[in-house]
This record gives sequence, structure tokens and C-alpha cells, in this order.
Amino acid sequence: MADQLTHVDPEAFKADVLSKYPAKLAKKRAKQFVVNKVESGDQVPEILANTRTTPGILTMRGCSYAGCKGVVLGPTRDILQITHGPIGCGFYSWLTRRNQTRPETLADTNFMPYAMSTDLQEDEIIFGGEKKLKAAIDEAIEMFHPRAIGIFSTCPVGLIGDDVHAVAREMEAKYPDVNIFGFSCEGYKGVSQSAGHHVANNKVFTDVVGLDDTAKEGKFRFNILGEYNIGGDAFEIERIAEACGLTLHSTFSGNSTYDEFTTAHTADLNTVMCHRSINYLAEMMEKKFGIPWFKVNFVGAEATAKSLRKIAAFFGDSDLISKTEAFVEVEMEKVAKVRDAIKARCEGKTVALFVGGSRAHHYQELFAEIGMKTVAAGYEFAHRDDYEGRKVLPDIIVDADSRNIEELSVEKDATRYNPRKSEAELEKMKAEGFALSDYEGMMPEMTEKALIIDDLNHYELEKLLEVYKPDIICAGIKEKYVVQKQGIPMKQLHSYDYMGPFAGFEGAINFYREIDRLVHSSVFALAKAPWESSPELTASYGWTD
Ligand code: CFM
Repeated sequence: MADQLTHVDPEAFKADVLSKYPAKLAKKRAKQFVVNKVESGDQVPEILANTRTTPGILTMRGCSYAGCKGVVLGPTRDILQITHGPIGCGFYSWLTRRNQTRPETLADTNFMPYAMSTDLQEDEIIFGGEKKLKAAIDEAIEMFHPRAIGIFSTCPVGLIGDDVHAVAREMEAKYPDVNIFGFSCEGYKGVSQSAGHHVANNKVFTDVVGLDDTAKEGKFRFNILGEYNIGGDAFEIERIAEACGLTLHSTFSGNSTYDEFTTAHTADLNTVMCHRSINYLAEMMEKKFGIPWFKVNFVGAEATAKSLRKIAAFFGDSDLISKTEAFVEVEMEKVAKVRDAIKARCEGKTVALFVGGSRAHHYQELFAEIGMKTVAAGYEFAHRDDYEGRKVLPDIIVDADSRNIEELSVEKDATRYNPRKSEAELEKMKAEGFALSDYEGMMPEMTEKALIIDDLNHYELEKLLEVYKPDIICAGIKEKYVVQKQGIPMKQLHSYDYMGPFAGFEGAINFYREIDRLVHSSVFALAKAPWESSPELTASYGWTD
């Protein structure tokens, strides 16, 4: 593999960045700051991840509540979601990520246009907020008649000791037709939003999935886990699935409904898009219901084609396989026209991606398709397995912060456990190199000497811009203006700024065009501060002693 950038020595860059830290911090950051090296068997260096951010550092991370309410449950339109906490938590987790939904008819339930919160005030912080929560549930049921209500805990709820689960039980007894469940996703739990994903997975698994055994019609029924319909991504994936002859049973949780969750266990395959946020649910559904899972990626045209082929191969039906091939061929032709023209202009340009827990990996595919090189990448909150692959799972040390999040012990369902493939079929698939329950991680797919930085902070980002001078940065809103002020284009990969979809084939075309536009825009050259082009005025005081 060729070196990434000849003008930068990544080891020297790392040493320089770390030299400004106090010794103890430098020692810790050194383990989260890795120069890539891929050896045989996809062995990569070990990275320290999913560990506490040192206080004082301007981290890119969010909180556990954000991971639970904002990320995993937020995109579901007909589970009424009540934020139990101060109003800001509810407001800022409400659609800022641009997760979309499309009810089938205007009469269908859709709570997404609402931000519901108990709006805790000083009184409740002192005397307790359970009464207000019960009143909120009464009010919500009277006004909206929901079939399910989720209660999401914010930091103060944990601090004052409100028991959202007891409230949920009590209110469920009062309203037996409504499924009411609480999430212990207080913002401070764990070290990042990753803890909130786990809390969300557990509750959805115990209180929602499997409640109804009605299966959707269709021969090849599968679920997508970890696709949240940012900028309409799920709509494009739904289009693709249908065109191939697949039945997408439920998506967790982009463009989803409560019914799709309760019946999800009737599908025959779970595909996992964002491994970080939802691998728990995939594993638990496999253990309880016998549903196999594998990792897919619908970001990037080639990756989409590969994922579709794998799904078709899993079902092993020759009509499905040929229909998929025919569809991929037509779509790839459309993609190639746009891609080739843009590749000619973008080839060799560089990008650095610092996003959440999966996109920093997935989007490298799209950049590679237009010839752009990823010189540095990192996650905000992913774990070692997302970096190095699931093969390191047995070696991950479980610290107190992770132990704080419940690990459910799951048994086979007495009546509904149904392994979708026989032992012999599984053996055959394995022999043919068909990987199940696997994710190889980001680092094995990155080039030699690329920089991998976990939980990047603002100081390090500024250094990276200065030394690496990438042609574009992909990150989030907290980074956007720091980057743009340096005259470097910046694309938000959380909310996609104002556009989308970027998934699937049409999404790939949208993305190539957007990146082409950004890296060739002349406006960023005008972002320099005035004192950089004209000399700074200097003066001295006019008195003498
Ligand atoms: Fe998964 Fe996500 Fe991501 Fe994520 Fe997120 Fe997101 Fe993300 Mo923002 S679930 S880990 S917690 S792909 S909200 S849709 S963009 S940080 S990389």
C-alpha cells in the first residue's frame, strides 16, 4: 500500500500534537492516536477507544440521552416520546439530525412534528418529578391516544432519583392498552452517546420486539438495523430493496412504526448498517429468535451493490439473484456517468473524516469512488471492534463505565426460536467465505500510515488542518465553522447540512456532486482573516515614566 501523503510524517505529527499535553494526558492520547499499519490477517495496531474524555478537552461527543432518544428511538414516528427533564434536552434532540419519516396516509399517526417534554422546573428538581411525569402521560394519552409511550431520562432525573420504570408500570396498569416503557439513559451514563444506544437496544428488545407474531407478506423478508433515515437515506434503500424483489420488514429506526418493531422477529435476516449503535439488538434477536445477521453498507455505489448481492446470496434464490444483478447493472450505469466525470476532477484530493461511530468508515467508500484519499479518520465514540474488527471482542477490557450499562442475558424463545439456516447450510456458507455476525472494522480498510484518531478534540483538529491541509473535512456542526474559517470546505455527515439522501445509488450521485461542488468552490479562498493579507496595525503607549 502506498503512503498517504508524502509531505506529512504522521509519527512526527503525532509527537508534535502530544508534546503540548501534560504528561499523563499525552500518555493516554498516544493510545487513541494511531498510525495505521495493516498486516496479514487484517491485523491492525490496537487503539484505545470508548474511554472517558479528560475534563477540559473540547470533545466532539454527545451524551447517553442523545444516543438513546435522539438516535435510536427518535426516528420512529408513532411511539410517543416524552423527555423527562428540562426543556432544552427535548428541544435539541428534536429533528436536528434531519431524520425523516413518511406516514403512508395523512391519517396515520406521526408524532415527529412534536417535541414532548415534562419541562422540569426547580420545584421538581427539589421535590421530585414523578407526579409531573404521570400528569404528562395522562395528558398525552388523552390528547394523542398513542399505542406506545417511551419515557427518556435526562441527567437531573437520575440525580433526583425519579423512578421512570415504576411510573411506566403504574401508568401501564392504569392504561392497559398502551405499552409504556422507560429508558435509564441519563446523559451522564457511560462515556458518550454509545451508552444510550445500548440502553435503547435493551428496552426495545425486552418491551417491544416480539409482541406480535404477524409477519408481512413477502418471500425474502429482512430487517435493516442501524439506518436512521437521515436526509431520506432510508427512502432510497426502500426503493432499492423493492426493485430487487426484497421485502424490507422493518428498519430500526428510519421511517419506522411501532408495528414494524413488534413484528420484526418474523423476518428471516437482520442486516446491520450502523454496527456501533445496534449490534446489541442483532445479537439478542439471533439468540432469542434464531435470526442470522451480517453487516451491510449502503453508503457508496459499490458497497450498495455488494450488500445487495450478499442479501440475495443469503436467500439463495436464483430469480432474486438475477433480478438483483439486473437492477444493479442499470443503477451502476447511471452512477458511472456522473462518477467518471467527477473523478477526473477530484482524483488525488484528500479528506479527513471524524464522525460518530460508523460514518467515518462508510463514507470513505464514496470518496474512494471519486478517487479521493482518506488521510485521517476517527470516531467520536465507537469501540475497538468498530476500529479493529469484531475479532478483538474477546480482548476488550470491560471497565466500570461499560459495566454500568446492563448486559441482558438472553435465552432461546421456547416456542418461537427458529434457526433460519440449518447447521449444514451454515457450514456450506462458511466454506464459501460467507461471513455472518461479522464486522471487519474501519482500520483494515484504510491505507498504510493513515492517521486514526479516537475522540478527536478541537485542538487536534486545528493542528490537523494546519499540517495536513486536507481538501475537505467531514464532521459535525461543532467543527463546521472552525474548519470553514480556515478556508477549508466542510461537509456535515451527521445531518448532511441541507441535503440527501447520500445512501444507495441515487445517494451516491448526490454525494459525488456535492463533494465536487465543495472542493472546487472558490468561496473558501475568501475565508482568510483580513490580517492575513494586510499587515496588522501596531502601536505603543505614548507616555514615559
Ligand atoms: Fe450510527 Fe448514526 Fe453513526 Fe450513531 Fe450519531 Fe448519526 Fe453519527 Mo450523528 S447511529 S454511530 S450516534 S451512523 S447521530 S445516524 S451521524 S454521530 S456516525
